Amino acid sequence: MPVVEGSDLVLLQRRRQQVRNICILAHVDHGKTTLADSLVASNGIISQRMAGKLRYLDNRADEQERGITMKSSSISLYYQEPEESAGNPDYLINLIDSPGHVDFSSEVSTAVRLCDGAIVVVDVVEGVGPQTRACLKQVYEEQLKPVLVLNKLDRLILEKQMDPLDAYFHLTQVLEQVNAVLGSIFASDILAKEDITKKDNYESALEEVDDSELYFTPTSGNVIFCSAYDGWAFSVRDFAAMYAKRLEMNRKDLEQVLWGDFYYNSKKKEALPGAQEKAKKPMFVQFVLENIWSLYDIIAIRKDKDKLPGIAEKLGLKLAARDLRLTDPKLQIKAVLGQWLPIDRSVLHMVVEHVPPPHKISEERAQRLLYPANVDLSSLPPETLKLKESFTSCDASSSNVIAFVSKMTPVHISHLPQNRPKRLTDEEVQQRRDEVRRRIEERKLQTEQTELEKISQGVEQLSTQVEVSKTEEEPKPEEGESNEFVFIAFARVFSGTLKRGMELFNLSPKHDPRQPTHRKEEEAPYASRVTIGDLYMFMGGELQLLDEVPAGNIVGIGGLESHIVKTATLSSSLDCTSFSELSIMATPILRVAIEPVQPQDMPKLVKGLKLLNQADACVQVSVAPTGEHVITTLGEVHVEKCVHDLEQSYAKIKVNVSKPIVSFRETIVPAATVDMVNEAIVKTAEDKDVSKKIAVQQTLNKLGTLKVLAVPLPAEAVELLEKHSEFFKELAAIPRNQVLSEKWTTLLASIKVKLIAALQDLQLFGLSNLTAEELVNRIWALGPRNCGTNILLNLTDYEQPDFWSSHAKSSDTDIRSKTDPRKDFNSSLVNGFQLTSVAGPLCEEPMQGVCFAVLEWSIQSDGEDLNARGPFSGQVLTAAKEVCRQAFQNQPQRLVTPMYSCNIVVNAEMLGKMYAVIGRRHGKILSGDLTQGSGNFAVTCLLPVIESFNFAQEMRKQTSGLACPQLMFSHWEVIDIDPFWLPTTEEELMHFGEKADSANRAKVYMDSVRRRKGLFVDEQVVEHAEKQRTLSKNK
Ligand SMILES: Nc1nc2c(ncn2[C@@H]2O[C@H](COP(=O)(O)OP(=O)(O)OP(=O)(O)O)[C@@H](O)[C@H]2O)c(=O)[nH]1
Ligand SMILES: [Mg+2]
Repeated sequence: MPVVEGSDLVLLQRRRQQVRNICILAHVDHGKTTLADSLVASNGIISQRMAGKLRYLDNRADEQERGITMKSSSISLYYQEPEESAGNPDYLINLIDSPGHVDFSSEVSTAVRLCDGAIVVVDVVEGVGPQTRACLKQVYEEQLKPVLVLNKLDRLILEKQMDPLDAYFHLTQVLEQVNAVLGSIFASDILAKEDITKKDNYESALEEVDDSELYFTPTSGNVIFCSAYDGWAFSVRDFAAMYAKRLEMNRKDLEQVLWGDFYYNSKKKEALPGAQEKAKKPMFVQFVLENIWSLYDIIAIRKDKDKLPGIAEKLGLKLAARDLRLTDPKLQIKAVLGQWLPIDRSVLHMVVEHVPPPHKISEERAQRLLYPANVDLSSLPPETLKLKESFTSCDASSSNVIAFVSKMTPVHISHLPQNRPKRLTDEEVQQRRDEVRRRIEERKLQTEQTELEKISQGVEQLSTQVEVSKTEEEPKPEEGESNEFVFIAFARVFSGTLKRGMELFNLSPKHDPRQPTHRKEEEAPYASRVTIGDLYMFMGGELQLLDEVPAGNIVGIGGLESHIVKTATLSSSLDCTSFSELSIMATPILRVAIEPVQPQDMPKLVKGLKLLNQADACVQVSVAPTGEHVITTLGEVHVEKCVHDLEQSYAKIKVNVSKPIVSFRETIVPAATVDMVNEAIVKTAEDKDVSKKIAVQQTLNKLGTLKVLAVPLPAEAVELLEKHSEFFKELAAIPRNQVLSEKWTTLLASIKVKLIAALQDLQLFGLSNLTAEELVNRIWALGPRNCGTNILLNLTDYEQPDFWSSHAKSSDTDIRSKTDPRKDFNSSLVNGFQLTSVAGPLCEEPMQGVCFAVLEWSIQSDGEDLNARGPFSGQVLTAAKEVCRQAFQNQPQRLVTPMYSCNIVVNAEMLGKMYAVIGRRHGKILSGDLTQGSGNFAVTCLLPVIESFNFAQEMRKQTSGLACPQLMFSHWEVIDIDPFWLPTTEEELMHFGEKADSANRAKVYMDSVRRRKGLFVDEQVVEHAEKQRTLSKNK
């Protein structure tokens, strides 16, 4: 196929009906980039033969070396429907390939936001992976239209040596797996949307909704069977078209029976159901799979080269003489099957048919993108609501220009089209030739002259000249370095036409058109004017310059690097809202400190980190209180990529990377009933006396008294608060007098109901006889930062501001408690609690799941005026902080560690070695099932994050590279060991020895954090003092 001219694509950009924006998503290594290669080859950008080997869109050197994709990259492709389809229209396909490795999952979010549809690729041998699930969830949440590609069918033939019937059953299973995931995502979404305060309608909710469009079925044309590496793919439709005539059936009818439990009765010439029951071959096996299997058998297994021309003739293919000379069976397969069942035709046809064009964006999606979830639509000004029209119609002529930037991509300046050498015309070539000839002549003359001069001037002078010229040139590379990369905004135009030189507003997330000042240009505090620089079309690693880009297209925008860090909303009008934030699938958890090897390189590092922060969608760059530069990443591979980028591109200096810094949390647990050797602890009356656990604290001037008991929260409550922590965070940021949207009010109400249920078994030791509902009403605050999993509970006679309705229009509790002198110090007390919960006593890490019940709070003002802004408020804060800390320490304290869930696919021989590695690192195996049909075990285990360093490397080493773990943050887990535990009972002493020889894991972790933070560590510097003394005496 000839190379498609860029100008043709530019023309197509204007016809929104003929534009499709899609991304390719899958679990790691399921073949996304290989599939993209085949599609790229269809445009003649790379050769068909190299497709699959080249991985064109993996254009970073380390992507090629490691064989995994690390960033999403986009390419615009041309596709023309085959002649038989009506009008044979042509299309512009903006395709984004995304990474599958969990460490780069935020790149997936940036891709998904800009697209209308997604190709979900599944490796048929490995089946659904954890990332497949995550992708499907994201596709569902962002309301993209997914299509499915079942890839690597060749592995079933050559590697697994299945026969067609087995393969058919295997394929149905994989398809069921994918659909089951979709079904569960759908069900949980419907149930979450339901108002759970109205009970007993779970069933009805699911019954009422229509889910017929949701699933993948080959008969509806949204599933493709493919071998991306061998360059072929087909849909049921393709085979129906091939066989309709021969089987004397209508093509449409044949499409419906070619997949599923149907068999062909050749006498009656009709398709009948019940193939399995009657032990007949399903039609899919008979007419589809057997054909492909026999081709593989002849070409790749029996290597019967002579039959090749015969086959080609039968299939109506024209094989070139070069193809017939091929010796590699894989290439022969590609030549024959690639021509018979071209991959680009099937895949792109499916895309064109199933993915909606940009102007068919659903109302719901437009609303979701345009208006934040927490805003009540009726409270928005009419101008803002009107924007939705130009948004959904995707109107290029609209005066409202709206674009969303999902990431900033670094591009080396030499790759910019302006800096690339242009192709020369014949005349110019001739001119250059003449010029070169002339220069050669000149040089000849010159050399003759200079030789004469050299002799006269002497060699000495010459050498000084050389030195001078050297020193003059030296600073240049330094200057060049800073501008070596430019950042191109990766964006999509949603409305209007984006033009070079246009001025638009860059709206920050805080921009709110409901505030009149935000809509006035002179006053708008959260909007700035930016000028659109050069516009580009992405062509893999290359860029093509554009003058303007109409709505509905993906575009690269230059000139914004100093205005945008990661994402942004660009709009011509201040009535526009800032787009909802990208939903990120994974939480950055792994932190490392970075320092330059040469201290004088620090400024370079700082500059490099700034660039890195802009270039990488999911890295967080910060400066720790200790002054260290810390980057927070998604995992080890991500750290390696960041360090590589820093060293090679952004800072160009050698850096030292610290050991990873892991966050912990601190909590309390109910008193233990057994000791460390599993013997029951006999409780004395004194142990049971709860009054010992209550902490009492007076303010410095003895006027205020606080009594607090800390109790552990039930696990369900912690889980609930953790799940909604983002919600509470956003809630806390909303000004108090603002009315919440209906969606948020319902959500808040449903959280309250769930929390009441979860707090039923909160153990308060008889100190309060309030019901769970009353307790929930008495919640004072959540901490830390108003969104954590710790609760400050008010059991005193003071009436705290209502936590649940603080955003209601009027807060009457405030009025009622106006006369209470304690009201003035409410915030001091709450802040004291916040300070304790953000840094616990074990190692100054945030607390988790602790309920601080305030039993008494009294202030004796003695007629004295205690000014709310005076020193007494500070004293209340300190007292509250201290009393909460003491109450925490009065209970058994525990460390909580983040856990990774780890998925490993490994074959039976390596299973033992893999278990050993996991065991050594205190991992817990959750499941280890044999994957059907593949002979591999899919093992899922939990691993403490702190034990995971070099885990992937060790695993690869131990299993000769056969097991490659995927680590993903799973949850927080309490380490059930007291960090202060020492053997006390006789049995314990016997078992563990006097010094508890086996290291206390919790203490080791705690001490490592304390040491890092420069806190006091209780450890003996000299362990065996006697021995040392004797040694020195002997001297
Ligand atoms: N046998 C076979 N191998 C394939 C096929 N498609 C891809 N592969 C191989 O699978 C491996 C991974 O392919 P990629 O295309 O890099 O996978 P990916 O999904 O892009 O991987 P990430 O981007 O790292 O998530 C490569 O070694 C490919 O050669 C196929 O159809 N058959
Ligand atoms: Mg890839």
